[in-house]
Amino acid sequence: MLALQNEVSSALSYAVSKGFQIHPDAFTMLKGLESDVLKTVQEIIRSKRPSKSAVILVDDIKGLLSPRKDDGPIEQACTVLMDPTTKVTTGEGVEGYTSLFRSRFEKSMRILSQRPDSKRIAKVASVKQSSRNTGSKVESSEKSHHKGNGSTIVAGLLMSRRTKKNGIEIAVDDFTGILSVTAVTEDAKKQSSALAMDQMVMLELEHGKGAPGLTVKNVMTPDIPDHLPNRSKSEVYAVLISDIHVGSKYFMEKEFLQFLDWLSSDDDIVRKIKFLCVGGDLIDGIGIYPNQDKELLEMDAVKQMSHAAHLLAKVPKHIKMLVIPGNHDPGRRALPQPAIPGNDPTDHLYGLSNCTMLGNPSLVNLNGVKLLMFHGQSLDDVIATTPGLSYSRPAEAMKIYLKARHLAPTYGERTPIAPEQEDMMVITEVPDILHSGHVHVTEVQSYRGTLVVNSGAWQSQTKFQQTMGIVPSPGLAIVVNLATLQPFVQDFNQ
Ligand code: D5M
Ligand code: FE
Ligand code: ZN
Repeated sequence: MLALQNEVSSALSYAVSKGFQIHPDAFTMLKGLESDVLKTVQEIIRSKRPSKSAVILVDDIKGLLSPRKDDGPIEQACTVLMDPTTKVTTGEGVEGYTSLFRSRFEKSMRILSQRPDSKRIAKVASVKQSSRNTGSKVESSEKSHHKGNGSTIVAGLLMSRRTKKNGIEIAVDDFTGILSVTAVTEDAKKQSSALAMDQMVMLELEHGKGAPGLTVKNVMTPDIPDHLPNRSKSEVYAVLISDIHVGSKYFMEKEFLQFLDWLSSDDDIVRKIKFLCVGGDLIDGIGIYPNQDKELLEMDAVKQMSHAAHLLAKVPKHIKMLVIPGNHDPGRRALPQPAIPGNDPTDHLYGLSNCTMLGNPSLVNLNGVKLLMFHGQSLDDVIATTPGLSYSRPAEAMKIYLKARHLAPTYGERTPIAPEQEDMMVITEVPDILHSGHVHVTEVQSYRGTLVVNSGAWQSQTKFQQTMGIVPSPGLAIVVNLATLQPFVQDFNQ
């Protein structure tokens, strides 16, 4: 839960009454805080008194919220903020994709509406209408859409992108119409190429600069704001892993057992591990890829899953496990995926008292830290279609999710997406940690305050990955201190 509007305004009135101003960036940060906003502002003003700077800055808030000393009892609070499991409809393709895309558009518009420049967004229908009315002179009749510089802003889903003689032609759909415009400058071409197809985009347009019709002046994505992430009050650790692939010839059972042993060890930090997040692909499954059977040790997915459950049963009971499915696990393949099926106490995974089975993607709150878990299938599409990305830098690719505010933007590529009424893949809430797997390469990055983690795998390089030139970095666990969001890597390769 973000700060409520009236909490923010009473904090603002308080600051003004004390002769203080709040810098716009600091104001945005305050709106994103989970803690008591008024109290935060009061504390800042109290601490600023001696100096006479009358503006509250981002750094004042950051200073106040830096990690506290761990003196209270260790908490272990986990709530599920979003889980598609009970929301997915089992039918496929009945409604078509119109309602899914409409939901995507509306949710994305709500995200965009938090930006000041969103007030200038014009409807495609009216932009087209005014172009028709005035021929080439769109500026003269559409004053309301323009600032002094004569630009227009539209927002919509990216429906097509074509390389033309005079630049890159892109088309956006905002459900009032589809508008084709051209990116002519090097900057605009680069920005347009970096977009994922079907993602939400905001375009600043101008008229007649190097191509007929409207040209692209600036490309803006919904993106996440530069923010201060939420942190746990006590020093508690979460371990992020994924892609165990039990049942595969290449499953690194020895290393995984060492990891499980480590979780039970008496190390100072290990004792503070309260959460284990498993980002999908628990088993290798069967029939997932052509000729997969040649690479399996165990040919029965039920037996693979029971083997995985026996392993995860070794996780100490004081560690809470959160498990989402990947593309190799049983259940629906199309996104969003409900939790791995088997809600039966005799089923070993569901029988584990410390294990919560969630859908893919899911958003959870761990001691105040918002963690978005998504297996990451769509990384294959993102990496294939975005210039400059590669399998060796999966966290770099995951930033596209945050910029697009969507976990599987492109429809009709390798990632199966179900035509749900609601687009549950839109990143409505800004996560403090984004956790994916799937590409089997470990990487940790920070993006605008969010910790971006790809947690690698417990499977060594498969024949397919060898032919594809994918070099996995298996046998590593990512450990995150939830009080500071500092990550470190624990290596189980001997
Ligand atoms: O996927 C692991 C990574 O390897 C992921 O980036 C997809 C890619 N991969 C692996 N095998 C195949 C086949 N046979 N076809 C296409 N892509 C593949 P994971 O889902 O963990 O197997
Ligand atoms: Fe995998
Ligand atoms: Zn996978």
